[in-house]
Amino acid sequence: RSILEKLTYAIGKDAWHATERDWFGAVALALRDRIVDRWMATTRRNYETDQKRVYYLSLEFLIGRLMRDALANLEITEACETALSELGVDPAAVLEMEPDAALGNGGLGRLAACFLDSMATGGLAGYGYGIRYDYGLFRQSFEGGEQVELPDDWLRFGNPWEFERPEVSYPIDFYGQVEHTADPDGTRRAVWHPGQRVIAVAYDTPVVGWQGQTVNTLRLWSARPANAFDLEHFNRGDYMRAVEEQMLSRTISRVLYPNDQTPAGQELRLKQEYFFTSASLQDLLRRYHQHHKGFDALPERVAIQLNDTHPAIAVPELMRLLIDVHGLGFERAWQLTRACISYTNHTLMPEALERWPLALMERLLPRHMELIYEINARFLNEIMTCAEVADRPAELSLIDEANGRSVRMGHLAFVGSHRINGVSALHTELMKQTVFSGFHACFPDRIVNQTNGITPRRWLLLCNRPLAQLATARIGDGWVRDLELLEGLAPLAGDPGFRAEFAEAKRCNKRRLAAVIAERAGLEVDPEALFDVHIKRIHEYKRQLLNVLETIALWQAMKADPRGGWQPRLKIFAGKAAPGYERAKQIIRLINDVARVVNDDPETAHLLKVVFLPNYNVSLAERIIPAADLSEQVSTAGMEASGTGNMKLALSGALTIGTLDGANVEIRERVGPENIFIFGLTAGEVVRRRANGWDPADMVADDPRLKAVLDAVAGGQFSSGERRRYASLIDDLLGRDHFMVTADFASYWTAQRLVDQAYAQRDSWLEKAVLNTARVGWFSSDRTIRSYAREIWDALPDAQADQRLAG
Ligand code: D6G
Repeated sequence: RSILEKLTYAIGKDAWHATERDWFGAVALALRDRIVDRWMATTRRNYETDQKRVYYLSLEFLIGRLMRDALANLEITEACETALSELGVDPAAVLEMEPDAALGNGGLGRLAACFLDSMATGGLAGYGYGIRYDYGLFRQSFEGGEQVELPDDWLRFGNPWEFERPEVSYPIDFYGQVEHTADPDGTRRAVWHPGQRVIAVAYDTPVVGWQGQTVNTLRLWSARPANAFDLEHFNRGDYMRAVEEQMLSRTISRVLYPNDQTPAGQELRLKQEYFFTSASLQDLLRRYHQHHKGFDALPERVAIQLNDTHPAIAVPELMRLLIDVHGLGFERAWQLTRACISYTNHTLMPEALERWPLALMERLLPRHMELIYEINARFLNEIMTCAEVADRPAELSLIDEANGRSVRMGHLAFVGSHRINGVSALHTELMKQTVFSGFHACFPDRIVNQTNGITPRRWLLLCNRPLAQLATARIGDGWVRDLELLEGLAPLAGDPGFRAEFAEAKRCNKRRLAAVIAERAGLEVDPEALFDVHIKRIHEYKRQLLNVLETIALWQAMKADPRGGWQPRLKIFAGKAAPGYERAKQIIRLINDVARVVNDDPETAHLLKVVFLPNYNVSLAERIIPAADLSEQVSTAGMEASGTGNMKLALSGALTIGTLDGANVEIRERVGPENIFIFGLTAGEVVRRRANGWDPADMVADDPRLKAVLDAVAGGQFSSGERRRYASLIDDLLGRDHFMVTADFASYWTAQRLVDQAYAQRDSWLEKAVLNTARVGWFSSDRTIRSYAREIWDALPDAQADQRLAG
């Protein structure tokens, strides 16, 4: 009834005229009504109990679709499906109408989305703060195998989940000058006279925790002009000038930067960072002051987590707000800032560590630059007493004096935080040894590890229904809230009846994916083949190149010996390349080129197929992951901070082929070395090899298999005879090969053949698959969030949630 009511009175259609999109809108609004009461109850509770609030500042929230989430968390999925069916509407088609909210690039943004889910589920007063981009991550399609980028107009049909809050708005200033004055009593004051002002307006999306007890808020900021338009110019007939300022202001929240790992280096990006950080800090101070006078309780009531350095400007901005706006002294403001803020580092790659040219900072944020100088002066003074670094303060300085002077945002975030965390055990160790070694020597207690996690709701309950139902039938549904209970499936790995059911669940998922592949790529695939899955951003360090080179080698070997007893395989790739990242785009093209040739070969058609599914996003991941047999996690050791796709795939019973990198190391510890395929150089070996100098050309010369592969690519076998297409790629492999593709090729090949052998032994493969599912429960983001709450935020869930947990 409520769906019909929404259809009629909110959408303005009747059941005869309604399209599937109208039905989607009606269901979403009916659902939203069921969320709102709980949402307001949570907000009231937060004010009543005054429990510590956790603010997760992130430039990215890759939340994907929300309808299935909301249905499942409120436990009304079946009721809703039945209702729709009775109305003659296909529930699956309705779900497909929801656009993916792609407000993120990859792992970092998806982690933020999983954390929102786990904070709400765990009863934390957790808020996400970010930007409401008009356009999310670009849509990817292929033309002649090459990536083409199209704008992602995700708001075109409106967004039923969000509530605009025009009354919640804050001024955000840029440019201008700072004037220094003194009060009659001698107190010095800094007054910033900005050159531009825009307005940040809030949009709130409720975040429903499991079973709906806590509904938190994701607050995203949209940029508006301070003045609607310039009437004077308009009256003079200069219509362009009349709206110029408005257009420029709105640009700030127009589009998500499609960069992965490399800073955009553009003024607009820095503006975006400051825009959402400042609005969020102003908003959380406003909320704090609704309970409190003064600032003494701030660290007990407020925790601010910086998701990477994108919001690192929070350090001087909080200082500015406390000193210039609220009149605190520098020392006091500094204590408070450090006590509230903590920072998550996501990468060690020097080119990905943000640094902003000093000239740009000084021009755009003059007051912040003054504060950064002051923070730096005091900090450098402080470390004079630290023997380990006293003779090399320049290394730790917030200002990089080389390369035209810039502000090191990682250093700024470190200095302004009481805790700094890495995202896997290995990554955290490497952080201590590399980027932050000097800091770690001086402040040995500051760096802690928080291994990433994934939400069990989306990544098992929702996306893999067959397996979720099987698990629940055997061990009950407690795993949804406590994923480590899956351990209860481990004893069943030896039970042939259970293994058969597990195999049937996988088969069902594979058939579903085969249908998607047929529809989107026009390729018929055999669901019985081994589904070998490589899905993530395209990057040299993630080494899709290694995989496609092995694919070619396998194809050549199959052709040379068609009766060699080969294990039929389907190689599945998906992922986007940053539009400006030429080499990554070349790798996409190569995979598509190889797919075209291999898939056309009648000799091997029954043995090997290759598919690159376009426009990888959260929804496509939800289709691919449950169907995977093999999970490719093959980054150059030391370069992938954690990975979370590795966790999702293992949870769905895929075995990992991977290097000892990121969270692969911990996955191996949990699933056992006999249930994972590890190959390649270790992080230490990679460093030593680079230091000692090595010649990739020698590696290739000594490996006839790899040589034949590179010869085929260089000779134009996959590029219709065009030799130039991959010449630079091959030259790079033979010359520098920074990512150690040639160095790891032989051991990767060997590991892949072990995979073939293992897969052929069905029972033992299934046993391994079951054990993967059973043993990766620790990688739940519920565990990660509990650990952040304990070790970094000092935040407890609300009392009710405590009781629920005890119950
Ligand atoms: C969210 C939830 C809503 C609440 C509003 C303001 O939209 O119930 O009224 O936030 O909450 P505060 O920002 O004042 O905490």
